[in-house]
Amino acid sequence: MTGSIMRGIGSFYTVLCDEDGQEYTLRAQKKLRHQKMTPMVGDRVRFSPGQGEENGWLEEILPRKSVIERPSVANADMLMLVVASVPQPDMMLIDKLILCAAKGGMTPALCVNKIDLGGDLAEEIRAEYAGTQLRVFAASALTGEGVETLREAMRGKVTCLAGQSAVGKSSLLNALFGLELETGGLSRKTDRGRHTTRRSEMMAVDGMLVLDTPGFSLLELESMEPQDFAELYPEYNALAGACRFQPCLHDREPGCAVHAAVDAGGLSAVRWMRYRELLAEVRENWKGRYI
Ligand SMILES: Nc1nc2c(ncn2[C@@H]2O[C@H](COP(=O)(O)OP(=O)(O)OP(=O)(O)O)[C@@H](O)[C@H]2O)c(=O)[nH]1
Ligand SMILES: [Mg+2]
Ligand SMILES: [Zn+2]
Repeated sequence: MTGSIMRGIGSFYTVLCDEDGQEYTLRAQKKLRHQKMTPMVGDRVRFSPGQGEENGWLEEILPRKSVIERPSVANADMLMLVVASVPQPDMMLIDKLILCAAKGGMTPALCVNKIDLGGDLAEEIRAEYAGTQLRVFAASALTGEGVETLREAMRGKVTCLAGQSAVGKSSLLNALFGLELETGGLSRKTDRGRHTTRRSEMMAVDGMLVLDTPGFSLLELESMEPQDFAELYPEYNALAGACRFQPCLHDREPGCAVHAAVDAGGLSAVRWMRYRELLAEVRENWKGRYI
């Protein structure tokens, strides 16, 4: 039978079966471990259900349409990055996640949550990412504002919510689909730290699939060639042909069209600053890649 991995705990995986719509608890066959194939939430799999009390076996992981390591998720169409309107989000983390989404075959999108707390972060972010096709939503899980628009954007797709802890990923999913996922609150008696969602989980809701993931704040870019990195910025690609040097990394090269556009105010200066900081990291890692 075939199905999708909805969640995993230790070496057990819960799979939603395509044929009968039931959930099965499975263990991964040894051969998968030998192939170094670690099942991921969102994976499409072939499996055999267990007899009676026995658990079934996960036999094969079908080819992945998309994949991202952090959060660890396969086959999402859209990676919805959630930030809160206050406090100021870590936009470097957002840029890294956008890069990982693009590399992994997911369409990045961004949602500013908690707009009931004020600020106009969504407008700021739209301006920063002009020319990138990043869709920017604004919502409040608390008041329900913007939730309908967000739900429409998710329809027919597999959407994974990702971002820092406490920005309201689980709260948004609750507001969007009437779920009862655990959310962080000050009223909790035991303090288990800032992280409420502990594991990635996929849910079938309203005819679509959505994934909730644990928050995190540190992310390292995978090693890549500096030129490949530069080409992950669509708004820079659009200008690259006009740079004096070919190819150009849009750092400090003379006659760089990206630099000129930033100076003229046509491209965001803060995004370019983050780009150059990341480029320095990518160059450093690339130099050290044989060590
Ligand atoms: N004012 C306001 N508070 C919100 C909103 N959405 C969520 N919150 C609050 O923000 C806190 C964190 O919400 P969660 O949904 O648990 O955040 P999360 O992103 O899932 O966090 P992790 O699971 O730790 O990654 C909770 O106290 C929510 O009640 C919102 O739109 N407005
Ligand atoms: Mg959560
Ligand atoms: Zn350039």
